[in-house]
Parts: sequence; C-alpha cells; structure tokens
Amino acid sequence: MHKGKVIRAAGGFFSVCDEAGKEYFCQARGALKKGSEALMVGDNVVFKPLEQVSGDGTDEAIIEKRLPRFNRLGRPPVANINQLVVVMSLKDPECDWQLVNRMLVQAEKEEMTAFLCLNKADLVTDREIEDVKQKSDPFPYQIICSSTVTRMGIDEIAGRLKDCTSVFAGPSGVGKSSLLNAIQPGLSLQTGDVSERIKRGRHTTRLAELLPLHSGGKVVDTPGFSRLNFSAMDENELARFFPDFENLRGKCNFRNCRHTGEPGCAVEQEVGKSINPMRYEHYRLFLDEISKQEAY
Ligand SMILES: Nc1nc2c(ncn2[C@@H]2O[C@H](COP(=O)(O)OP(=O)(O)OP(=O)(O)O)[C@@H](O)[C@H]2O)c(=O)[nH]1
Ligand SMILES: [Mg+2]
Ligand SMILES: [Zn+2]
Repeated sequence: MHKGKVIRAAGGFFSVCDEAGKEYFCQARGALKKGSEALMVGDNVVFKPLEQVSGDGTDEAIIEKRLPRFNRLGRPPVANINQLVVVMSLKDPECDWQLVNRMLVQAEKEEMTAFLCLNKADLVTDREIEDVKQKSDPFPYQIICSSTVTRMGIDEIAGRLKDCTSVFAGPSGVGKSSLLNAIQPGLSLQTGDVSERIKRGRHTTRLAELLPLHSGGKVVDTPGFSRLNFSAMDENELARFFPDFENLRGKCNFRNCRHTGEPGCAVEQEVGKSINPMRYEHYRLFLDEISKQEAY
C-alpha cells in the first residue's frame, strides 16, 4: 500500500502524488465519491498501484481509503489546508468585502490562518488604495497590496506561503493564477485574457489544483466564485469567528448576548473604535442569514 495526496479531482478521477513526488492517475472506491465523504484536493489517501498505464503514460492506481482530515472548506472544495489567502482586486473587479468576510469566517471555523491580498494595485492611485484600506480599518488580518505588473507585494506573499499548505480563493478575474505565476514562473498557469472586452473574469481556472512550491510550501489554485453560503453553522458560534470581537468576550451585560442591540453590549460599543463598522454590519447580516436557515 502507498500513501499520497490528491492534487487534482475531476469527474470521479483523481491525480494522486506519492511522498516521492510520483504522480498516479486514480479511480476511487464508490464510497469515496459521495457527499461529505467525496474526495477533495488536499486529501491524504492510501492507494494501490495497478499494472496499467494511462494514455499519457501516467501509472494508474486505485484509491482504497481516505485518511482523516484536519479540516475542510466547502468552497473552494479543499481539505487539510493551513492557510487561506483571500484574493481580491482593487479594480476590475472591485473588492467584494462581504465575500471577504464570509471567507474569513469559514477560515476561522476551520482553524486556518488567513490574510487578504488586494491585487491589481497598478490600476488605482495610492490615494485610492488608502481609501480602500481606510474603509476596512481596523481589519484583524494582514492586507497585502499587490500587482503582477509592477511586482508590488509579490515577495511578501511568497514569504507567507513557505512551509505550509495554502489555498488561493476569490472571485474570477482577480488574478489568483497570475499571482501564482508571478511567485513561481515555472507554474505556467493559464490566466484570463487581458484584451477581454468584458472586464469580469470568465472562469479561466476550471479545477482546483495543488501545486508544490520551491520554497517548500504547497498552494491550491482554485476556480473563482462569487457566492458563499454558511452551511452547518450555529448562530451562537458566529461571533467566535470574528477575532476582532474576541477581547470583548464575556464583557456584554447578557451572557448569551447576540450583539444585536441588546442593552450593555460591549461589542456594539466598540463599533467605530476597535471594530470596523463594515465588519459589524456583515456580522449582523450573516447572523440573520444563519438564523433564517436554522428556522427551516
Ligand atoms: N493590471 C493588472 N492585471 C492583472 C493583475 N493580475 C492579473 N491581472 C489580469 O487579470 C486577468 C485575470 O487574471 P487571472 O489570473 O486569470 O484571474 P483568476 O483570479 O485566476 O481568475 P479565475 O481563474 O477565472 O478564477 C488577466 O487578464 C490578468 O492578466 C495585476 O496585478 N494588474
Ligand atoms: Mg485562475
Ligand atoms: Zn454583545
């Protein structure tokens, strides 16, 4: 029996890389294809090599078993990830802060570290960058402004990818694949056409793929998405996934305070001070959404 990691998943077929870096083209046993059991990129598996070789010369194998996961994201669908890199662009398309905060809540829930990358800095003025930062300040995660054109922020992002497994996630067209190409040119990932008349991305990356980096880290490039729902979230736990509320834990008048207008709410008193008003607004929106889901 061999051990390996799923690096690509498509239509019931999987590419698995063993510890020596050898790639196998695999099928999986039926139970490993359904529901939450379905194999994801990042999953560690036990597999049995077959005698066959696939059309492109890759050895074939069959996945026998999935090893336990330490976490998983529903969107993008990946497992065993240490770090979420939320990628947005400052322009074309503009930063979607609500989606940023949705992704960060998921990262906290799955105990991942996270940072935000605001790409395409070359398309806006320094003043505009300051305005965007101001709007989100104070923000409890590092923000790196970047550009694949001027190489601003590229080394800083690369530095944060060392020795851990990260996932790049965000809307289509923000430059996830372009950033990875800038970090490691040999990756040669396909990117959207600049001359495209429609400024919105068009889903250039079709499948999540786990890529090894020279720096020792690994990173998953993923297809863009613009919607993200909270599934399997309890409304009482949401506040725990806002690290900016953390210092205020237990300081509200009511022990089970939802931070939605209750008298003596310590969180609400900090809005506009240590808590960014937009983050608080999104907290209330998410809470509302989760409580409606629970009602069904
Ligand atoms: N001006 C400018 N354009 C950029 C930058 N980064 C990427 N682009 C362009 O933005 C477009 C989309 O880039 P991609 O890297 O394909 O975007 P993506 O996020 O991977 O998109 P999907 O794969 O569809 O999710 C391409 O035309 C890139 O050349 C940047 O820093 N500045
Ligand atoms: Mg891409
Ligand atoms: Zn409160």
